[in-house]
Amino acid sequence: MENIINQFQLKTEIVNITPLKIGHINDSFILTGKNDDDESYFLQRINHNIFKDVEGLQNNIKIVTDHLRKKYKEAGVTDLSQRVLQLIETKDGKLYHKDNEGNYWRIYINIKNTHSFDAITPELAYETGKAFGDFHNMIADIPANLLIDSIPNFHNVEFRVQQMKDAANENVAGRLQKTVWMLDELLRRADEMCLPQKLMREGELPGRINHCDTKVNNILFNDKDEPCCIVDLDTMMISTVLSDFGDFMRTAANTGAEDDINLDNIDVNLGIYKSYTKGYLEKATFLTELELDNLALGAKMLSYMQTVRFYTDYLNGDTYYKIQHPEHNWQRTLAQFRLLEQQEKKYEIMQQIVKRYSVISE
Ligand code: GN1
Ligand code: MG
Repeated sequence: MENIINQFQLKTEIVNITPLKIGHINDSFILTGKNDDDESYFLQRINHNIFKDVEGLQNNIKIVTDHLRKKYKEAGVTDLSQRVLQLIETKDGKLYHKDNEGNYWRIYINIKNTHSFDAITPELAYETGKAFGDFHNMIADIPANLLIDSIPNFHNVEFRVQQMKDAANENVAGRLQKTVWMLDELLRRADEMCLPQKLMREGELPGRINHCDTKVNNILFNDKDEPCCIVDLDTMMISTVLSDFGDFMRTAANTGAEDDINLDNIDVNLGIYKSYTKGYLEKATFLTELELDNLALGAKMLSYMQTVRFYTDYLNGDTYYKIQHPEHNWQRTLAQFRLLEQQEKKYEIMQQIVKRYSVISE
C-alpha cells in the first residue's frame, strides 16, 4: 500500500490507512497524517472489472470537477475545497496509478468536517433537492460528447431487463427455480418500466447528463448540516432526468434499508418524497412537460431497475455487487421489490406531488 501511496503527489506524510465500509463496487480508504490539520485523502481501488475504461472514467471526473469549480468561482463561491472533489495526480501527472498486480488506484483530497446520512429528515431532503437541482443546472452545459459512458447502458432499463432474461436462461447458479416468481413479477412490469427508455430513444424525452448514483449518502453535508458536495462521480453520463430523481427517492424516501431483512420496515416516506420534490423543482426549472409527467415514474423505475440488477446478480452467482452473506443479493432483491410495490400503491399521490410543485419550462 505504501508503494501505491508514494506514486501520488501528496502534501502529507501518511501514518494511517483506514479502510471504509462504503459502496458496493470500489474499495475505499482514508489516509491521514500525524496532525489533525494535515491534508487527508480518500484513496480508492477502482473496480476495473466494472469500469473497464479507467482512463476514460478518470477523465470524466476531471472534466466534471473542473467544470464545477469554474462555475462556483464565477458565482463567487469561496469554499471550493468543500464544494467540489479534487483529484490528486500521480508524480508522473496521471489521474490514476496502475500497480504491478493490475489494480487501478486514485486519490481525492478528503473533504474534512463533512458527513453523510443514510436516512434524512424532510428539512434536509428539501435542501438536498435544491442541491441536486443546482447540480443539474451547473452540469447542463458540459458538452456531452466529452464524457464517455463509464459503464455502457448503465441506466438503460431495456438492457437491464435483457441481462436478467439472459441470466435466467443461463441459470448458472441454479437459483432460478426457487425464485421464478420474482422473474414473472419483474417481466410483468417490463413494458411500463421500459417506456422512458423508449421515449428517450425516440427523442421525446431529452437525454441529459445525470449523476446516475444519487444515493442519499452520496451527498456530503457540512457541520451546519447544509448540503455542500455531491460525491461519487463515477457514473456521470447521459440519461433521462428520471435517473437522478428516482435514485434519490429509492434510497432516501424509503422507510427501510436497501437490503432490509424485515420487509415490513419498507414503505414510501412521503414526507421525504414531497420535500425533495419541492426543493428539486424549485431549482430544476428547465424540465419539459413530458419530463415532469414522467418524474414520479422515475421513482418506481429506479426501484424496479435496482430490483432487476440485484436479482440478475443473484442469478449469476454474485459476480457484480459485494455481498456480506450468500443470500445478500436475494435479500436486496426482496427489499427493493417491496419498495416498488409500496410505490405502486402510492403512485397517484406521488404523481400529484410532482404536479403540485411543477413549473413547466415549455
Ligand atoms: C452501486 O458502489 P455504490 O454503492 O456507489 C451501483 C449503483 C447502485 C448501487 C446500489 C457502478 O453503487 O448503480 O445503484 O450500488 N454502482 C455501480 O446501492 O454499479
Ligand atoms: Mg456509486
